Formats: sequence, structure tokens, C-alpha cells
Amino acid sequence: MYENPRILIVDDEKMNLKVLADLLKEDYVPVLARNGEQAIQHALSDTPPDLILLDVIMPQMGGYEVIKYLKNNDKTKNIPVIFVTALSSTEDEEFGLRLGAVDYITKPFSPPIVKIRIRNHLRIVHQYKLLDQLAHLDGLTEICNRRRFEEEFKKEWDRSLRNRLPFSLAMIDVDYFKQYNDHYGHAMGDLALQRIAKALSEVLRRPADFIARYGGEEFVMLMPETDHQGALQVAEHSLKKVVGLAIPHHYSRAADYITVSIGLSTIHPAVAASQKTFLATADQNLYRAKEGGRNRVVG
Ligand code: GH3
Ligand code: MG
Ligand code: MG
Ligand code: MG
Repeated sequence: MYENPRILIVDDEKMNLKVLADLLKEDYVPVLARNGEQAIQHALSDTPPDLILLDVIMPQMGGYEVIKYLKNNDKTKNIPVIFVTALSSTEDEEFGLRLGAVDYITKPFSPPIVKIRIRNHLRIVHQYKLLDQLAHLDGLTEICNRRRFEEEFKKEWDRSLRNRLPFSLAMIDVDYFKQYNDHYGHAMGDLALQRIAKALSEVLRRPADFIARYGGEEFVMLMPETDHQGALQVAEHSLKKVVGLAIPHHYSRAADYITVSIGLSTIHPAVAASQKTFLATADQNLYRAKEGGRNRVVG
């Protein structure tokens, strides 16, 4: 995304569009809009711009209206907007910035300064996106973290209730991992967790499937639109995949290699159920998998 940012230039005068497009085409992909309606269409499209240069005075829908619309829409509210306008009083500038513009450039403008301001704002957006990603990743395994899981869980729960689709969840816990750490060392333990996380991620095939590190040596999988039978298959596959890593563990009482235990839970939206019991069922089944000898699925 940082390679070739798209800049949407909105102005009712052809000449202005051309001047800005010529200025920017070396470093960016300029996208042009002659009026406010076109600008909004571009912003809502599947290839939204990374930044918008917005004229204020335009017939029909003016720049102020456009920015109000963009800032009120979840899909477009984070796209930075820079006003480029002939309205040069301090009051105009204050008004524009209050509406949510990140910057305000008056015409006639200095081309190099416009370029630098655009570059600076794109940098900020890029850094924001990186930070947002980092805040949702687990530092050790680089899969999603618990925080991201909570968001995803809520989203998929609502979706499955709305669409009356089955929804399955798997709680996965590494067996005798304390013994592993005690005998092979914490660094080896970390390495094992990284390999297990990667192997489990590879088991999931559908785009809506989701895995996160739930905490310590515990992982959670979300399988939307998946019934109990489907979830059982994924879980059995997960067991095999972890055994297949063949990470020696001579102090496990379940096998010679590192294994995991899995507890499943499936809800059918027809049944009145709470998110809490949905999770608790998976937890109880995980406990039963442990009691039953580990390296197995219950659910
Ligand atoms: P069980 O088969 O019943 O699950 O036994 P267990 O030993 O796996 O369970 P227990 O909860 O007693 O121990 C979990 C261990 O996981 C203890 C902890 O030191 C280890 N662990 C948790 N997080 C990490 C981590 O990030 N890195 C390493 N190396 N070890 C971790
Ligand atoms: Mg104009
Ligand atoms: Mg545990
Ligand atoms: Mg464990």
C-alpha cells in the first residue's frame, strides 16, 4: 500500500485537476473527480484513495459537504483529507480543519510544499496502520492476540446469529508444557510455541476461519459457518499437524512428542445461547480431553 498511494484530486476546474495531477503523477497514482458526488463514489469504491485533495467551492455538493459525509462513514472516515482552496482567511482555514481535514492549503500554492505535505501525511497514515497491526498481533508467535480475538469473536457471533448459521470454536492447549519448559528450557519452549502456532494456522482453510493465541500455551480457533462435524475434522487435523511437527518431548506422559488437547463447542443460532456458555463449553470439553489422556479432541 505504501508503494503506490492513490491520491484523489477533487476540483470542479479542469485546469486545477491537471496541474495537481501533473505534479503528483511521478510519485503517486492520481485519481480525478470533477464534483463532490464523484469524489464520494471513489472514496467508497473497492480501491479507495490513500489521501484526498479537496476543493471547497464546487457547484452542487461543495467540499465541506463532502468531508462531512466522509467523516460520518466508517469506511471513509480514516482517509486523510487536505483542503486545497482559494478561501484564504484564518476563519476559513479554522472551519476546514474543524471539519476534520488534516491540512489546509491555499491557492495559489507552492508545488514543492504541496508535495512535502502530502508525503508527510501519507507517512503518518502508514505508521498508524503499522501500529494498529502490531496492537493486534502476538509478539512471540505473530498470530493474532487475545485482543483481536475478542473483536473477531463478537463480530462472527453477531454474523452467525443474523444469518442463522452454525458457529464452532476450538480451545487448544499444549500438553505437559510445564515439563517441556522445565527440561528443555524456556527458549526451546518459545520456539515450540512458534512452530505450533504456525502449524495450527496452516490447518485453517476458509477465509472466515480465525486463530489467536489465547494466552500462555493456549490457542483459540473460530470456525464460522462450520457445524460440529466440520469442526471435528479441523480439530482432528490439528492434532495430527502438531504431532507431525515431531518436537521431541520425553517428559510428556501422552506421547514422545509435543501434543495438544482440544475442546470444541458448536452453536446453532436456533438455540438460545450466550457467548459465555459457548466459550465455557469449549473449556469444559478441553478439560475432559485432558482428563481423558490428552492428545485428543472432545466435543
Ligand atoms: P496440561 O497438559 O495439563 O496442559 O499441563 P501443562 O504443563 O501444559 O499446563 P500448565 O498450565 O501447568 O503449564 C503451562 C506452562 O506453559 C507453564 C508456562 O511456563 C508455560 N508457558 C506459558 N506461556 C509460555 C511462553 O510464552 N513461553 C514458554 N516457553 N512457556 C510458556
Ligand atoms: Mg472550485
Ligand atoms: Mg494451559
Ligand atoms: Mg497445557
